[in-house]
Amino acid sequence: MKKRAVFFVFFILCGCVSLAAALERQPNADYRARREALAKKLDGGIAVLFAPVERDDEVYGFRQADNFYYLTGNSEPAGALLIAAAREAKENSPARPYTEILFLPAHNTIQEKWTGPKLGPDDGNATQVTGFDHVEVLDKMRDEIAKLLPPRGTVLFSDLPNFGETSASVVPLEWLQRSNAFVGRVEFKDIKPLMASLRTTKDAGEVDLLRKAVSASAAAHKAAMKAMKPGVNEHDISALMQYEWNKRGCDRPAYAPIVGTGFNSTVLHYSADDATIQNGDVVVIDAAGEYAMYAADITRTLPANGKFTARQREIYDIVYGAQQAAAAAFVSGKSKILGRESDSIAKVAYDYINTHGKDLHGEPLGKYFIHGLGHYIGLNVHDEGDYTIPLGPGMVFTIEPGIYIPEEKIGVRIEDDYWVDASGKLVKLSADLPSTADEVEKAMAAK
Ligand SMILES: [Mn+2]
Repeated sequence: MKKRAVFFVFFILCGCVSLAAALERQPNADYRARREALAKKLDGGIAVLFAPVERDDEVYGFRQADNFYYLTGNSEPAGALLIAAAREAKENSPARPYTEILFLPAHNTIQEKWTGPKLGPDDGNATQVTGFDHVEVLDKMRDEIAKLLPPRGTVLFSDLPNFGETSASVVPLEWLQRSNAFVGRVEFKDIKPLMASLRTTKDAGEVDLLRKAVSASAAAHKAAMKAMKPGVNEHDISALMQYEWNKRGCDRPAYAPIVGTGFNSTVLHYSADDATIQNGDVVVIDAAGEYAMYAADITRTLPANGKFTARQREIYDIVYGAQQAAAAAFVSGKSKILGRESDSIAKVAYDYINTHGKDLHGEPLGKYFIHGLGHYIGLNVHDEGDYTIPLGPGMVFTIEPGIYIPEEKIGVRIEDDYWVDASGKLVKLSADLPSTADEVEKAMAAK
C-alpha cells in the first residue's frame, strides 16, 4: 500500500515531463549553440528539417534522425524544425531576427496508449524542456514558413535525398509546396554539407558521450576475451557483448556486430555471425554499442584458443605496428585520415604494412590492406564530416589498419577510437582495452 502511494506521488511529479527521459541529454544551451551556428551558415536562408515518423516494425524502437537530434536533442518522432537566419532590411523585405521554432505533433491520446506519452506543443513546459524560443503545433508550420518568406523568395535548406535515396523531409516538403507555403521563388538546397561541416568538430558534451560509448564497448570486448574459446558460436560472443554494453547504459549496437572466425575474419563486413569458432582460428570482433545516440567503433582480433600461432602473431604485430606508426605520425592541423598523399596517416599505415612481412608467395602485404584507415565517429558510426580538411582539435575518429589473407584464413584488424584534444594531442579513448598480442593473450588467460 505504501509502495503504491509513493509510486502515485512519483507519477504526479514526473507525469508532466513527458519528453522521453531515457537518453542522457546535453544541456539545452549546447543544442541552441548548434542551431545558431547553422543559422550563420544559411546565408540569410531558412532551414527546415523533419523528424521521421515512428514505424511499428523497428527492431530497436524509434531512433531520431542524426541531424535532427544534433540540432534539438529531441528524441521523439514526427516533429519538425525551422531555423531562419537573421537578415537585414532590403528593398521590399523588412529586417528579420534569428528565428527558431520546434513544431511538435498535437497530442494523440489513443496513440500515446500504444507508444507512451509524448511532449505536446500545448504542454506548459514545452519551451523550457526543449530549450527552443518557440514551440508550435505542427499544423501551424505552413503559416509560420509563409510568414518568414520574403516576397522575392529565398533559399530553403533541407534534408534532400541523394539519387535513389529517401529522406524524412521529402514527403512533408512536397506537402508544403502543395499548400502554397513557398510563395515567391524558393530555391532548395541540401542541408547535409552544412550539417557535416558542423558535426566534424565535437563539443565537450559530445566527447563525454563518446567516451561513455567507448568505455561500455571496451568492457564488452574484455568480456569477449574471457568468453572466447573453440566450440563457442560467433553469435554467443555477439550476444554476450550486446548484453555487456547495454548493461552499461547503451541502447543498441552502433552497427551490425561482426564476429568472424577463420576465413570469416577476412570478410570485411561479415555479419552472419553464426559459425562455430574452431581451434587455431583467429576471430575478428568489430562490435560496439551506441550510448545516448553516440557510436563507438572498436575491433580486436583474438586467437580462438588464447594463443596466436607464430604466423598469426607476425601478422598481428604488423597491423599493430601500422596503427602505432599512424598515431605517432599524427600532427594536429596537418594530418588527414584518408588518401595516400604525404600528409595522410593512411599512407603511413600502408607503407608500414607494405614494408613488413610477406605473403606465402613472397609478395609484400600492402595489397591485403583493402579499406580506408579510419573515419569520424559521432551520432553515426561513419559520422558525417568534412574529410577535405586536416584533423584537428575536437575531432573524433578511428584508426583501424587491417590485413586480410583469405588464402591463409587470417584476417587481423585493430581499431581504436581517438580524440584530438584542445591542445592538438591525440588521445586514445579506448586505451584501457588490451591491444598488443601479449596483452590480448594475457586478458584471455585471466578467465
Ligand atoms: Mn570502423
